[in-house]
Amino acid sequence: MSAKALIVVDVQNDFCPGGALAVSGGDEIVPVVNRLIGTFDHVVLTQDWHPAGHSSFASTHPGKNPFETVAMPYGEQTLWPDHCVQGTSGADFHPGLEWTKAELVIRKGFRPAIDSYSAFFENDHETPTGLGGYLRERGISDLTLVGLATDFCVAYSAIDALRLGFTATVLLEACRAIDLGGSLAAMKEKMAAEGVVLG
Ligand code: VGL
Ligand code: ZN
Repeated sequence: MSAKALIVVDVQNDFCPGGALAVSGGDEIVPVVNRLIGTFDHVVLTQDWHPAGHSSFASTHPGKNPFETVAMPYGEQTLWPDHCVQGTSGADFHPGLEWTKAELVIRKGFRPAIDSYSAFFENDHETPTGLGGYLRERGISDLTLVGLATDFCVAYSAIDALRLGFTATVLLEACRAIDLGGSLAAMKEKMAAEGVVLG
């Protein structure tokens, strides 16, 4: 049996216009995502969920500004404005998102010393979130990914999904990008090269 799931990545207030790390047009995807939610038997949401003072926040690194990078033990890390702090309204799902049908909400980025773009592994590419095991145990093998941001959490999630043996389709009309220094084109190319279906 090969069941399908829709993975809705980080459709949270801080990634929408007015939010701390607003993605241009981030809110425009909400009706598109809602329609998709209606067509899938299984829906999983991810939620970026950082403690205050998280190591991915520029404010945690004296002298650093958002969108600069810093060397972490696990590699280069882009620094972000404080965003999606646990329990704040910025970390809430967009109020228009029809999330009631979701069977699982997977939170990521809660370890202070490590960021997590992917819904499957944190940025060391080793620490699992548990999502891969959850989906496998439930007999779900085919994934469709949508959400924010195309070139970060959606792309890293889709690539890790393939590496774990799932199929992965990213529906670009239901995604919006941060596009930092050409990251959208680069990550679209990387996804295609890895075998992610871009729809
Ligand atoms: C994301 C940057 C930092 C994302 C999360 O959801 O794409 N990007 N945290
Ligand atoms: Zn984050």
